[in-house]
Amino acid sequence: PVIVRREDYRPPDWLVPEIALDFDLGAERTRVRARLKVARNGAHDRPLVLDAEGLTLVEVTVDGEAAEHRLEDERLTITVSTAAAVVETLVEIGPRANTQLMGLYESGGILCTQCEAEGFRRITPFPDRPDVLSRFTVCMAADKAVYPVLLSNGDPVGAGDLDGGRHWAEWRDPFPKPCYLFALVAGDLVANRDSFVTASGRTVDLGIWVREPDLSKTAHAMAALKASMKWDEETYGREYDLAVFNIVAVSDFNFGAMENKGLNIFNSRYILADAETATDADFDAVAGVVAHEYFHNWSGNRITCRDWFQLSLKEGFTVFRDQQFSADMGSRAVKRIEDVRVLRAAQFPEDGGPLAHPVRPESYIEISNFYTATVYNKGAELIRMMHTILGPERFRAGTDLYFSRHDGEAATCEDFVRAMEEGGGIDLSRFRLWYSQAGTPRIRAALASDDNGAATLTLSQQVPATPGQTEKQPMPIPLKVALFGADSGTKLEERLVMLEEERAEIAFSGLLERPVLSINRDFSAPVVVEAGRDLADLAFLSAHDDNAFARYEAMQQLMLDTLLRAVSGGPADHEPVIAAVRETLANPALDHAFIAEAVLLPSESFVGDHLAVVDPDAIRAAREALRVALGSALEGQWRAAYSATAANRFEYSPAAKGARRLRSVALGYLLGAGAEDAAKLAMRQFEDADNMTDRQGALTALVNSGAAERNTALAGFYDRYRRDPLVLDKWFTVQALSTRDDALEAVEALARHPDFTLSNPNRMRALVGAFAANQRAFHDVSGRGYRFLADMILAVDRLNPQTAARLVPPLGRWRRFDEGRAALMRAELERIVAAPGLSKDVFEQASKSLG
Ligand code: B3K
Ligand code: ZN
Repeated sequence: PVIVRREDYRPPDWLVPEIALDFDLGAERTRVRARLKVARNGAHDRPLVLDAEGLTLVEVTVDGEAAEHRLEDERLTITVSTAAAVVETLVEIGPRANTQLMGLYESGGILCTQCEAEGFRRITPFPDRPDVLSRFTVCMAADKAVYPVLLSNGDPVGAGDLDGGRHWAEWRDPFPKPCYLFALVAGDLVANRDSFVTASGRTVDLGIWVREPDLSKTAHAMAALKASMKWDEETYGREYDLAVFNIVAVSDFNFGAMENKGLNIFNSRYILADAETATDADFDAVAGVVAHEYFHNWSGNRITCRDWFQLSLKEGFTVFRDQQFSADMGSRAVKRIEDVRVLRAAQFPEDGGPLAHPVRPESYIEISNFYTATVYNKGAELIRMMHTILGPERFRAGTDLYFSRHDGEAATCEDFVRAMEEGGGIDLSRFRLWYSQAGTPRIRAALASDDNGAATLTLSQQVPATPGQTEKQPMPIPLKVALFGADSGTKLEERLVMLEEERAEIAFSGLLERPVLSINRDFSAPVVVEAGRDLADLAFLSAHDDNAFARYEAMQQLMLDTLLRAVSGGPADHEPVIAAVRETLANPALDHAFIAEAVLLPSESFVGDHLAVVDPDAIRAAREALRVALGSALEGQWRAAYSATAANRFEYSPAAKGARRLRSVALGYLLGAGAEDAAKLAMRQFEDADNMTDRQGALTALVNSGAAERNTALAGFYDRYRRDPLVLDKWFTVQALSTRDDALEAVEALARHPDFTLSNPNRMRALVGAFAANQRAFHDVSGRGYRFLADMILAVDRLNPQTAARLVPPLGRWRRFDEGRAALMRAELERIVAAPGLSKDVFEQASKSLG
């Protein structure tokens, strides 16, 4: 397979300032006529080379004349002798047969497109690279009864009827854009319509298009869209730039959503939400993704990426923007806790494994494999660190400069950092290492104090070797640090420490009490900190730290240290954790949402990440023992928390969400402790719930238990929601994540369930993706879990390589496990790599995972 390298970037040979597309739409067969105005870029005599994948070529002309051309290796080479020309191509494609969901495809009777990263070449021959920007005009004709709604980017400029029950529509996008932002939708859709008046007084027509029965589930997405538009004006000075903004929801989608200019296309799970079918987490995700895609209009569309190695330029920045937005709309502390949890669960393992790559990668075989937690979430942490280092005002000066300087361009990560330096008046030379060096830095911190009020904080850092990068330089690391008085519990000192070198000593003086160290507050840097604090100091911080994140972190560390001791065979002393949780539950100053996060045990995989060799069974046993101990020791408090958070009627507000979250957590502990009436409580909650958060919370608790109510609840849930695919996904996931001994067999059986299908990415992830995250069942010593996953990967690869490739990384973690499991995981990876007809997507992930 061909390896694409960042250092090989060359500007395009030909530019395409304008393209006019003409679609004759049909599900079986669509004809696409494209008229490209091409212009030679610089002095050279190379031919025009267009990307073309899976197209049936009918005709090629240059300035109206039949032209010499060759279609070979997914490239259409055309001889053009002039400096500029009009090139016309006519191709045929088959949307219904397109199971990859890249290019033009059919989902539930709707024709829709997905072009990022390299899907446009599956629609028409084109220089499919993000640094070729064109003005698009799109004309579509289709059967009016089947496809009454015809949408594309920009503004509608005409529509009308045709003979034979057909009709047409034309759209024009005034903003030059790369072809990955092209979109088209044809379908039987209805819209939730609204409008937004921009800061400068222009009215924008908003539409969220769905199938008719889903219309009642679009209100939340619409509210989020309007809030995002306002927020981006206020926070970044960014105004929307077209008269129309449309969103379409489809059921079959490889990713979360796509920011096509003026026509976002969404996975329906990130649009549809109502109390009956969506959990609070779903509501939050809808708002977060709607905001994310909307924010791309500036960070991604007005300023796009020069090449795909620069992906984090738009994704890291846009994730940071959507995180800020969600923090502003809800609880800042809880949002930060959630974001860090995602980073640690998805990005840290990636950074420490065979697929580790820098935020700005150096090479790829298939770019789709680089839409990763590193590019997205670690990329967002890089922006956040710049925000921390510069402070909000200078950060804003930097983004203002970035937006004005590069508007209309295809830019690089380097352009962004330079704008931050110049706008913010700061030198970020060494900060650039964060873009080029992979691996999660490890920090050691030790605080030594004397009796005269002096203390020294000794910091050292080490960046681990990663594939292709053995030698690392020390990174500049912003650490928010504070010292608390051990007697009074008050804050003695607070500062932002920049660790620039491998080692540093920070001096403190005038401390009137023994200081306790609080470090990496707010998770100011995406690093692992080993501060060697004892359980007593951690318990102290969990009660006294005034930084909510640090307080949560202290509790997590306390729980983690306790679990690690138990896993390594030490005596299980649960008392310090119990005491700290007791105090947290009783603290009237804390809100429900925060308490719920703080009292949750670290996940099994997070515990495993701290072990030299992961032992899933020992981790499960230790965690279960601590859960039972907490449940029984604090039964009275769990009961009190459970009843205090009962609500009368569903409401989507931060307070109501926090109450529901704590209620679920409390129920989990009560069930874990084996409280006699716990299963009845859960069943009552399951039946009486007026919202999905409570219902799913009860179902999850029951599914993990041995209670007789378990099967009743599962069957009841299935009967009630079998016709709602998004809710049925939850039914699959809850069982795939079951902590019971029979989880593996249950999952194998579910893969044969009539409602399971390989062709829908959401359903695949709901069952197979969730199962691969089930630490105990997936890592069953027999290797059956590994075999199941490998079978699924191979089966889905024939239909949809992107979805298949995303399931490979769990097998790539073999190095972290005992020899027996490691050998079994490797064997499955080898079986995958050897399979005939493998996609390059899966080949890249599986072969690198073996490496
Ligand atoms: N930009 C899209 C990415 C889709 C690419 C899929 N290979 C989603 C997003 O980050 O907004
Ligand atoms: Zn994005």
